[in-house]
Amino acid sequence: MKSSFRWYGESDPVTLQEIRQIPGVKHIVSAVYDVKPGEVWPKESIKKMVDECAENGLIFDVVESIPVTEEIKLGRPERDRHIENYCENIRRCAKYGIKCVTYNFMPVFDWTRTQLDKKAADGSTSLVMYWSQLKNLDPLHDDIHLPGWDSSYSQEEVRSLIKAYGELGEEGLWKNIEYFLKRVIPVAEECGIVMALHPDDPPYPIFGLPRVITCEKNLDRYLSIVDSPSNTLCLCTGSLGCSKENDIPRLTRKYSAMHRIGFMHLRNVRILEDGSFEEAGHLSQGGSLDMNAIVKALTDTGFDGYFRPDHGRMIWDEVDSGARAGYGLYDRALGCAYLNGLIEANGGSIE
Ligand SMILES: [Mn+2]
Repeated sequence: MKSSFRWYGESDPVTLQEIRQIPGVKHIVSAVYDVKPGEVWPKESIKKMVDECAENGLIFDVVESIPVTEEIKLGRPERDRHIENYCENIRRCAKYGIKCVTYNFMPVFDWTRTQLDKKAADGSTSLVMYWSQLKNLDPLHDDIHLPGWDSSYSQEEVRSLIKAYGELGEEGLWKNIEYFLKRVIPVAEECGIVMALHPDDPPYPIFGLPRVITCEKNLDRYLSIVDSPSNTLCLCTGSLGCSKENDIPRLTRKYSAMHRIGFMHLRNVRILEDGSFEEAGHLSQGGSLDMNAIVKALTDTGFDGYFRPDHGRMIWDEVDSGARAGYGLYDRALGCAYLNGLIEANGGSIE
């Protein structure tokens, strides 16, 4: 399998020189960040990143993410133009050697947490979501500023989007997913790109917003909409694993055996009594997931796609601006070292 590491481009305090020194890592996961969602990425921007990575002995071949706009998710009039641009971005990425594109279908917001720097007993900090901090909030009436949420929306815009999703409902969202997949997957297939869908994080409804990429039944449904080797999952163990209902080692084994995992996000999470959760270090003992069983499921099924460590804790006085919470160097590098050990011990290999 292919070991990769997320890098946010030139503005990332973590450098390519540092990433290159992490044992096993050869592939870079990144995106063009200065283009509005729905618009076309300049070819020069993609090429510049590919070249910069190559100069540092690394291969930029995984994109995370090309965002799916609210217009596409809600089926609004602009969606055809946005989908056409999405397809053009896939073609451009393919031209410069990208093999895998990650994306998600979460309405309005990506991941949801209530705090990004919760201090553990050992002094490290991590992202958490506590229901006690969420349950009294009503997004249709209260002003809500949760960490990591897109602050470019006004509270009024957030309310109107939440209302629109409420009217759309889950089946409406599924229709728009189908519309998107039937246009985008054939283009990806033609270009030799694997599309990898990231699950909703956490995998259950928040504020009544429909969230459907949550469980085995819905993942099966998603994959069956377009039965293509280019229609795959980015199986994020920490996101799907926030729900006790999801048996991550079993799901990993199942979808890997079907060749429907393009990308693995490997991290641990600790589920609390009331369903709240705290992000943990990668080690199995630190959280609720059996990381060895997950890696074994990959090696047993001959998984040859990409994986990366996911959010780490902040340790050793590394400073996090909040904008890229969980994406420090040290704990993610420790994650790589741990995953390398599990892969080797299970008879797998890293290309
Ligand atoms: Mn993830």
